Amino acid sequence: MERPPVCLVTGNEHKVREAAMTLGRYGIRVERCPMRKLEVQSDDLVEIARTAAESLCGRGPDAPLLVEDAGLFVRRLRGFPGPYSDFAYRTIGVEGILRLLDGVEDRAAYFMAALCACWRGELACFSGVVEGTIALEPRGTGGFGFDPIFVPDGHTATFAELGEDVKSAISHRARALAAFAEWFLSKEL
Ligand code: ITT
Repeated sequence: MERPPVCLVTGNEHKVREAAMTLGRYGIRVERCPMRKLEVQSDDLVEIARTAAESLCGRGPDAPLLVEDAGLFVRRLRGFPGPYSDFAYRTIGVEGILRLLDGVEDRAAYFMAALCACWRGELACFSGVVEGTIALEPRGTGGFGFDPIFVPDGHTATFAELGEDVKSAISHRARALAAFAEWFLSKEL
């Protein structure tokens, strides 16, 4: 029996494309789920994703429902913007983060993704982290959000320069999705 496509609840088309590329490597198909997700305020990305997934469990199609919450954590800014990345992106933006790091040598940062899946009454959460540094200026046109200023460790190019093919293999989202794929594929149909 063929596995049903997983249903990603998000308003962000980039996330759907990245997830389709990552999960495609495991033979898992992805569709965007036209549902609204609950967005609670918390310092914990897993709690945010878990609460949203719980509230949708059993309401979607007979397929795994996925909710993902992600953020950029800048070490020198004590983890800011972290769970407030969406607000920070819409207000101060990429340029605002660069200004906060003006003259700062330690530019270490990481992206984290928390992914919660609900399927056949079971809820499971996975997370993924990618370490890197904040570039001195925005570079590249691919991706979304803070991709033009994030350089993953082991690379000199930003996520926006590396493009979706590379990002979908090494990113925080890719790591969380890989853990989900192992879980999903271990389940009998
Ligand atoms: P949802 O509908 O899935 O919530 P979103 O775009 O609001 O989509 P998040 O709340 O998970 O996504 O992420 C908050 C912000 O963090 C997002 O607006 C981006 O600015 C940033 N972000 C998250 N993941 C990112 C990534 O892979 N690359 C660059 N920026 C990212």
